[in-house]
Amino acid sequence: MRLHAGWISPEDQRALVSGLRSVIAAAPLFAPLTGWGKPMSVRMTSAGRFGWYSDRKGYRYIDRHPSGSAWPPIPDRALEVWRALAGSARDPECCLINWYGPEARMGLHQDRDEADFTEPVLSISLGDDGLFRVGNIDRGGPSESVWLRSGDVLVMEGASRLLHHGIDRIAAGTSTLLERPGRINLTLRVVT
Ligand code: MD6
Ligand code: FE
Repeated sequence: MRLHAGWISPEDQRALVSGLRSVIAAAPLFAPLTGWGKPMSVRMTSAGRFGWYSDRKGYRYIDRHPSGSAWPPIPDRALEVWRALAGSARDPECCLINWYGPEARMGLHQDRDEADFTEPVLSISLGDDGLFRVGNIDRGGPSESVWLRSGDVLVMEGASRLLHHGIDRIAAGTSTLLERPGRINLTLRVVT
């Protein structure tokens, strides 16, 4: 994994957040259901050709917001980060927006709903710090943790692409970027 700590300047972080306001206005945040039918604590929406979705039928990409509207375009500022750091010849087809309130968390998972695992997944953290845990390709075994802070960019590629990872907790109040306590994580991916 590659962690570019503090790669995005405070000014560019603010520009990213304002781009997200128009995405969320067009494609409101919702709480996807886990395979067990329980709503996730993280609220999500997407931009791009595809959006990530989950319900009792499982995890997948869909080409419309659950309301039926097309997903809005990926904000230019996010595309610029991908083009600078992803090391991919392709542009991302999905920008998943994850919103964590102070109590939200994300269980250990693999990002494996995409067609081509030689393409990286790039994430941008904004707002309060989040404790990111990374484990192994198989479930279980030792893990390591790192705090992801506002402006950090993380790239999972190559041998790290399918490692289990998740967010154990948010440290509310560690950033003043957002209007309320919480954290936003953007993940950009090539889907097809
Ligand atoms: C998060 N991140 O930081 C959750 N996935 O809130 C992810 O699930 C993730 O940061 C793939 C690549 C990078 C990530
Ligand atoms: Fe992930």
